[in-house]
Amino acid sequence: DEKAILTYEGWFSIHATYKINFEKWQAWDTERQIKALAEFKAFIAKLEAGHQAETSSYALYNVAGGKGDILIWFLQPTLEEVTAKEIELRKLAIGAVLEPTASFVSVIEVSNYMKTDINHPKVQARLYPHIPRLKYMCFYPMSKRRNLEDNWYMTDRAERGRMMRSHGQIGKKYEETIKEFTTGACGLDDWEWGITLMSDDAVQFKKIVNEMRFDEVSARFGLFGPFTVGTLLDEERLQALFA
Ligand code: 76R
Repeated sequence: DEKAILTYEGWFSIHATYKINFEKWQAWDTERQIKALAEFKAFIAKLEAGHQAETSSYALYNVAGGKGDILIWFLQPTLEEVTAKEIELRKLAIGAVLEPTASFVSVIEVSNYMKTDINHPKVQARLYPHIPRLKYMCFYPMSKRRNLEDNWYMTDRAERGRMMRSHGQIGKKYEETIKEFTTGACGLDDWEWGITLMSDDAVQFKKIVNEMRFDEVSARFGLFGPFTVGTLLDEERLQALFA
């Protein structure tokens, strides 16, 4: 048996976080603000058109706390397209007040631990997701430990399979409350995976992350980067954010 687990890749992904420079924004005259906001909304409408056509997807959230103000999750078929979308945003008039605070480049990943049927509609929906418009989003990068005692990459495949099964069983308990997306970032960014969670109840993020910390694979091997959490930015909230 191959040691590395087979993975299937879907759309390319960038999680991009920006702080709004409100000092700059508030110094703009009303006309300039209105034009910039309208252009930004047109950009979002274009992302929305791709999302509706199911040829790409995206999500737009208002970040809680000091890590940023806006988080845009771009999903596009190729690395060049996802790169171009992010640059297009920064070239807009509104880009002059958006200060990038974090970004994470990855690709949607479905692994074969559970003997995935690549043609199953559910697997296709994971690879090319139609991101739901749930009220809250939580994003964090993670890796798996590599040291002499606990090294995920030197652990038997069967052993890894056993741990992933247990992991999946915990995940299943949250089926009704949380939508989870795994993106792989080996060779693409500074962590091995990105975890994106969405829910209408932000407390569920705390519940699932806490419960998984007690499960063997996260307890022994999980290494976690910074967490970003936010609220869905619909048109009304977007207007209020820049008011
Ligand atoms: O059942 C299946 O088909 C999928 C089983 C499954 C896999 C293979 C699964 C289910 N995950 C898998 C892989 Mn997951 N997941 C995380 C985190 O905070 C933490 O402790 C970990 C972050 C969460 C919250 C989460 C949620 N998962 C992975 C991998 C790749 C592992 C590898 O290849 O080595 C990572 C890094 C990872 C991390 N996972 C689920 C969930 C949830 C909610 C489920 C159930 C989803 C469902 O069945 O629909």
